[in-house]
Amino acid sequence: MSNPASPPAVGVLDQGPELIFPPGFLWGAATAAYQIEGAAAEGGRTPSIWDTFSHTEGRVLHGHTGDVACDHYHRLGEDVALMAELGLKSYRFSVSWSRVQPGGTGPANVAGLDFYRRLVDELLSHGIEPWLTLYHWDLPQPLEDAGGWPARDTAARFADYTALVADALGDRVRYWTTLNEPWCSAFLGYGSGVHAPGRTDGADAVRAGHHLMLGHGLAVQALRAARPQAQVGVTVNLYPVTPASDAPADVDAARRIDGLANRFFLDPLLRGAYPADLMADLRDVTDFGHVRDGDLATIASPLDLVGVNYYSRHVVAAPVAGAEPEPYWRAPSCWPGSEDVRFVTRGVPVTDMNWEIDAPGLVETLRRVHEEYTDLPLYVTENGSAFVDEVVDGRVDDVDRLAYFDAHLRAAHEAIGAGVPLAGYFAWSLMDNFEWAWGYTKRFGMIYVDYDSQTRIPKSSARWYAEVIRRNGLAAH
Ligand code: IFM
Repeated sequence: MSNPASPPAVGVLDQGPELIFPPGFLWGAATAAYQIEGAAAEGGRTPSIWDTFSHTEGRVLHGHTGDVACDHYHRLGEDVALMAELGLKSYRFSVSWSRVQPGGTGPANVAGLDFYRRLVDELLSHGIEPWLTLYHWDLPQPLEDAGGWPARDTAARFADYTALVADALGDRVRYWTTLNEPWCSAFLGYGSGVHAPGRTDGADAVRAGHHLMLGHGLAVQALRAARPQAQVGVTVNLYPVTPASDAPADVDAARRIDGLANRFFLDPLLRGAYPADLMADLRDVTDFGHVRDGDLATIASPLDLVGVNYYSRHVVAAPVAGAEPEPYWRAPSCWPGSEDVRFVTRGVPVTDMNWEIDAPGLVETLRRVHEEYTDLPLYVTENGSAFVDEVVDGRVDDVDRLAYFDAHLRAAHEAIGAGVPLAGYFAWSLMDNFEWAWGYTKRFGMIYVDYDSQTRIPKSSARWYAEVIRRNGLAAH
């Protein structure tokens, strides 16, 4: 484990025949509570919006739910032992709000907190730095019933919950991120409705985005008050947005989508203001009357680090009449005020999610955050790919996933060479898991999970990643 007194050195490269990362670079893997834990009704846990959503017919492919998932709740020891075998320096997990504060208000549930205490202690005893995410999409259902993230009060409830987790775990957890990918919570959850809670209202999505960020700011303040030594940040999912041509209408389409995908969050969090052009684009959706005096200062509370999740690029063009709407996060309802922008498919290789593979986009994204927004240390808190895996003679040779990681780590190294203070990288994901609306049909893990037997099989990518960690780098091509 890295010495708590000295954060990893950032931005320094040892150039040579190998691509060596800075000393202390934090190599990790990530998961999220609802995607792996299971034990949905054990130890006092009550339903979150994802329990309700996945149990609602037609919401998740094949009716899959997170009831059992990877059964990590009961297999914590085995799973941490696998992490140790890989040589992980850090493990990024999320806390289930409904497990530690059932219903989302009131006192802590000791049994729920004990699970995370055991997890953290197990990690520490293996020399693995715990990295705790407070919110990875699983709002307690009663808070949704009271209005969900479009309701301002949810932000205050999030701060209360944060204080309770900080009190219980802050003595042994150094790295904290408040939210994971607030874009998804707001725009997939309340805009297109393909994620829980499945609501479809553009104005609610915008309000949800604001209250998520307000909750983040209040949570940062709660963490600072309880644990002054904590390293605190937030994780945003970012995309380079490229116009399909240099025609002014395509360039403007890119500006609009960049506003909704990236600047909607980056600007308030790191500059304390919404971009004027974004507010103008949204004028028919909302008057931003939900933003109160002082909110933006709270949202921009100083941070210690920024987490970036990177998967792919958006290429967009001006609308054409009668164009086919695109599925999933390209669905027009994810983009209030810009519903008529077209997402363009370039014909480059894609993953099993149909997401275009674009490693240079990671360099662009990290450079942008650093050059336009902040000098803070950056961490890639998620990066990875789904591919169809086959078990042959007890092995999974996931060459495509391995190549994806390899290309993106080279990109990460290039970004450091360009001056980005990148201090760590977390592969998504440690193991195959519940991929939200896709259920168990998409596999992102470095460790294969047989959901019938709960057998774990480290894939080729896991063995390769272990070697990268051991060398703190990759062979030059
Ligand atoms: O599985 C998700 C994760 O929960 C959040 N980031 C993207 C991953 C792949 O879709």
